[in-house]
Amino acid sequence: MPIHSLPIKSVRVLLLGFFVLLLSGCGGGGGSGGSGSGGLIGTPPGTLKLALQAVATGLDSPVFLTAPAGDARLFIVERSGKIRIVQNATLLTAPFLDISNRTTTDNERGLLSMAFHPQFATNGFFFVFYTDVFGDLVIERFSAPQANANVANLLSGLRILTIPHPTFGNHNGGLVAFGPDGFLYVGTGDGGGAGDPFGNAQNTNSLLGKLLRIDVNAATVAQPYTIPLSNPFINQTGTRPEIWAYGLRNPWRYAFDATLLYIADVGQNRREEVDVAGVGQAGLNYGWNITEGTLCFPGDPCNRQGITLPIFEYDHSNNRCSITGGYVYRGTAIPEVQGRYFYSDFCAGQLQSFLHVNGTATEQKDWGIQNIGPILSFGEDAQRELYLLSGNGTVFRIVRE
Ligand SMILES: [Ca+2]
Repeated sequence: MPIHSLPIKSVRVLLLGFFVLLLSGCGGGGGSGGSGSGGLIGTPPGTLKLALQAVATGLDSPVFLTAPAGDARLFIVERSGKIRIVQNATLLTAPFLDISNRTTTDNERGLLSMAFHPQFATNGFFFVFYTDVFGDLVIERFSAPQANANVANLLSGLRILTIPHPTFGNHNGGLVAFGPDGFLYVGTGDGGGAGDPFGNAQNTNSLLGKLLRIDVNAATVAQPYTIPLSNPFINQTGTRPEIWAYGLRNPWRYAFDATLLYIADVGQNRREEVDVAGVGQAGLNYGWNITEGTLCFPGDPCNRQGITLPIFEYDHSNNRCSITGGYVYRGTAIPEVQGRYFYSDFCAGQLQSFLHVNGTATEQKDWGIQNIGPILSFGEDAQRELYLLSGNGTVFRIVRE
């Protein structure tokens, strides 16, 4: 499919019930958080305006976009189970990978993200996060026959991790990503329903409601992953050593920026939040289901001792319902916004940013983007330019107006 400059105003808004369930959150507020900053900071003049340029249309619920290091192609994940490639401004017809028959799209389920191994150019490995036909969460490794191949080897699959998630179809988490430490991170939801009925998020003997960290660099059938020695719960009885952080409700998207980790955790009915911590801060408790944002859940009182509160939160006013976490901008096309964290909301379909400074969200800005449909995710290409993925099937590059 050729590239389109689709007029934004012509794009219809389609609400997908599946994502409405998954995301919920609300506005305003502060908290505590990580320290330091990730790198260069630009200063956008008041006259700077951002716009969206359509790079692919007609996709089936595009939920993620990424690219291997140094690769000009865009890899777009469709929730129904395919990975599609945009090459030379053309959406290729044949999928890179098609695991549609291994997943379902009921509720919030599906193929939810992918991550290229940092050495993909030489080893051809990439990892996918999907819910299987039983609803369980699966991390599976596949490989491409060559780094420039446009079709991966479907028979190369090696299951890395399977997490039982049998009861509810919502709150699966959904992002698999390599950290700057070379380990693989997996964000899992609390198991679904509402209010975390099983108490998974605060239970360090459960892999649900967590950010996990595993070493997949020597994966084999017999031992698909190992535990990094600096994981916080390693060698403790009654806990799972894969856990890096806990107390998460549905961390649909998170992002690394140099020394910092940004987690956008979808809330219940009152708060959407962004947590920021140093990448080396192991074992943090982000509060759910004791807290929702900075508020006590389900209401006062609660004990916030030991809880890392968000550095940013918002409520459900103005048609907002569920945070869609993005990235800190580290591209080169718009240097004025370097260092800003971009995010959206599934229902409001907006484009927003803030600058994290020593545990506070400063310079909050709404970029005035409208009528682009429900925002399922952000994406980042190999040049670290950012993309917005709409439930109406269009993938947009964020550009200077
Ligand atoms: Ca929290």
